[in-house]
Amino acid sequence: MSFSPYRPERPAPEESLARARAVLARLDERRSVREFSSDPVPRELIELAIQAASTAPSGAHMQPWTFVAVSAPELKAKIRAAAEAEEKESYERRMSEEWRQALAPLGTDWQKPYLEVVPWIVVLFAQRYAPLPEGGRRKHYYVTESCGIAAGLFIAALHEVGLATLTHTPSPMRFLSELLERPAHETPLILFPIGYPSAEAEVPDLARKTLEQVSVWHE
Ligand code: IYR
Repeated sequence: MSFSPYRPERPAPEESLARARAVLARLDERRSVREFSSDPVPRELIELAIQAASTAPSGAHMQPWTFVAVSAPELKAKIRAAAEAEEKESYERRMSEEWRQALAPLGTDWQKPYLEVVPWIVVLFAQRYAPLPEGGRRKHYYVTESCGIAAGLFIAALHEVGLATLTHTPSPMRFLSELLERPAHETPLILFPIGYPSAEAEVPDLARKTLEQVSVWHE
């Protein structure tokens, strides 16, 4: 591996603070959305968000992710039907009472109409290893952590261009491997419905934890 100089810009202190506040303000506006508009979203916006996500650091730089982007209506309908079948079973039988109560304030249920409304569904698959052409496999490291970071960048990149999404994890997710014909070394991690929020979209009045609640300092 060759190395090259890395000299990122270092803004002046005032400028750094202003930018830090601006980044927080932008990210703080983001909300998970369940009511989407069917307005089309150009493929290039999705491509660019995937590329932004793919800048994430990863274990041994293996970049162990595959983003599967779906706009084909028949496939979205199949994904909705399969997700709802699993979710119905979960909500009616698999979830514990404690879990159901934790979700109650969000008002979610097994029905996922947004899976057919959105112009795009992107499913993030984690590559547990890479199959080698000559047979055998190359190990991947910190796969879940790496994909989690990529997912965070993806969500931030979508938000930056006014697109909304939801980290949807229908469980179990195996049906996505089948419908999207993914190989055995890839496991579905998160499904992102993506589009503009509908004109009537509402989100629950949630509060975020404060800095004091989420941080501990040793100075
Ligand atoms: N996957 C289900 C249930 C669900 C679980 C959690 I944890 C949430 O934060 C929200 C929903 C669903 O999508 O409805």
